[in-house]
Amino acid sequence: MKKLLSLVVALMFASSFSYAQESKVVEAEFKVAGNCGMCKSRIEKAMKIKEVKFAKWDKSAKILKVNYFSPDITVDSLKKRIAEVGHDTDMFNADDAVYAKLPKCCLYRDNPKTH
Ligand SMILES: [Cu+2]
Repeated sequence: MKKLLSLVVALMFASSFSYAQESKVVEAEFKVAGNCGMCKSRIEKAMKIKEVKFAKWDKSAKILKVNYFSPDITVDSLKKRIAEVGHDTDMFNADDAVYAKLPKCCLYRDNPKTH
């Protein structure tokens, strides 16, 4: 009987562990530099991956709201993706060469309106 009980306990442990590993939607908010509607579509387009359920960038607040599946993907990797398309985040900055290729209206680093 004792053996059976410990088996049941072990099974409960195993199932709760596998449940914890299941992906769940996590909400995050972080700063992403940008200027205009083109920036918005570029930023949001970079978030069009299956691990991201929802992404919306606020042009005036410069805040990106994302709902993503964890642990399938991390916030850091999302920030990296955004930096790769030319937008600075609070963790990764866009490469100068990538940034330089953005349309003029999107050059948030040089636009005094954004500071
Ligand atoms: Cu822009």
